[in-house]
Amino acid sequence: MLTTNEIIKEGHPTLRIVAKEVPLPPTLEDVETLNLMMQYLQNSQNPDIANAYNLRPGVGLAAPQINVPKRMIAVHIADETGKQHSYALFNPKIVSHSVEKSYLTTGEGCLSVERDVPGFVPRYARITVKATTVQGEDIKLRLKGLVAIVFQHEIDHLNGVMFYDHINKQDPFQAPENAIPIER
Ligand code: K2U
Ligand code: NI
Repeated sequence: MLTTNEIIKEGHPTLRIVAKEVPLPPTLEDVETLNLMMQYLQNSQNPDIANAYNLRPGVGLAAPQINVPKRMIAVHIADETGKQHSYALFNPKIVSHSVEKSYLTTGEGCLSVERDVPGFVPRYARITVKATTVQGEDIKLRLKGLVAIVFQHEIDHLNGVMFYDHINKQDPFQAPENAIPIER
């Protein structure tokens, strides 16, 4: 199983490169890696397991964060309506997005960042994502709210982008104009 120790921290060069597309059908190794990423998220959200292995809770994880520069992400989160979103995906791509923006009112954190970086992170309010699931099916997801924010945070990791790259340096808590505030 993956633990928080296997997650690389800011300053590691792999967090700042563009990850490579995963050739499909995926190798057994790529499937195993993606399943381990999903297992980390599920374990990290189980208090008993998280405490036993000192796991930092996460709702998303991108392969570059475990030093695998490949375009793979896992997202495991219950959204504001209580709907469980659980996706282990190869080659996710935002194929369209709203003009309207949103932002998490608590600001964002990152499993690869061991410090608070205060400020609002402007995101697209709605996105359409195409990807291939770990089971090999091509899917198209229309996402909004918190889960859309998590997907954008993870896909940023595939492009070497950290959440704080988006924060307004002059006024970190300047709410993006006409943006929808998302409570966590
Ligand atoms: O990619 C990561 O570092 C995982 C982040 C994902 C994240 C997405 C959107 C906004 C903030 C963070 C971790 O999940 S950070 C911990 C966390 C846990 C629950 C809710 C939000 C953040
Ligand atoms: Ni992150």
